[in-house]
Amino acid sequence: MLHGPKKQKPWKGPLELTSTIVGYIGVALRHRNVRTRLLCGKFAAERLLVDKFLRGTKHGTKHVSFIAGFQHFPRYFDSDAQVRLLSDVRSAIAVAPLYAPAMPRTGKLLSVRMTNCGDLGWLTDKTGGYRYQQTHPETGRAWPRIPDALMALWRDLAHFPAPPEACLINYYTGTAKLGSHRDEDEAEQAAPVVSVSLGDSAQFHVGGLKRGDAKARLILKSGDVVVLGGAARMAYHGIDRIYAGSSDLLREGGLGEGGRINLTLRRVTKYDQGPARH
Ligand code: MD3
Ligand code: FE
Repeated sequence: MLHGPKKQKPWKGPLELTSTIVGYIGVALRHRNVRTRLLCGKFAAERLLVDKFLRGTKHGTKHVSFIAGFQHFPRYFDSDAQVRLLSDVRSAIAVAPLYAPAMPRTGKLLSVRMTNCGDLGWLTDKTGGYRYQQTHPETGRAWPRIPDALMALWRDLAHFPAPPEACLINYYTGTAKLGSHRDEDEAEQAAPVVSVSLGDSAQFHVGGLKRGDAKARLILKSGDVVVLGGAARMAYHGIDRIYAGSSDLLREGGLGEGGRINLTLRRVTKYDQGPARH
């Protein structure tokens, strides 16, 4: 259901998007004198329209909230920053090669390839299941450091008093996707997950706390950052599809297959803030 642009109205400041019900993102847009109400998440055309409004927006002026605690910062990283970050990621992959993670018990391979940087890395294999560990499953070496630009990102957006311990690197090519799941292997659930997208665009979904809850969808583009805190921290989410060839960043950045990289910063162990003061 679309209620198109109404009469000219005075500029009321930057775009504001407000959260509503999971699955039907009630979006109140104030943009260039046009106030538009959109319902999105149900119809492709509406999603595209929302996406059109979000494209080219500047960090700091506009953000989206889905369920409480979900924030989207379109193009937080500009083109130069994306190239620098990709170079950091390539250096990390050179030390800690991408590997093919497998489902616990069945051993079925995920279509996404993974590696990590940070003190701890998330992994999954047939025998050990989902877990964090200090070393790469194939090389046995410690993970490389989290790049400074990502530590700075965490300080800027996480609003959490301790640094991230893990940065999971997901690499999607071709038809790779990530089924709906919750991130629940971290003892510290008060800290948000901070995610960066690089390369090809992806259709992302986020639902509610139960698997069957309705899902809202958004296109994530290169340079976008998503912060998942509060209620959103435990929401089901996943990647439905990659738009292969929608970005040249990875091909030009030396990952010949192109595709999409996602970086997720997480706090894993509980941060003890010490005894309460009186
Ligand atoms: C919403 N990665 O690694 S990042 C993952 O694009 C993962 O590779 C996806 O889900 C990717 O676990 C999505 C955005 C994201 C990360 C964590 C979330 C969204 C989230 C946690 C709760 C809700
Ligand atoms: Fe996840």
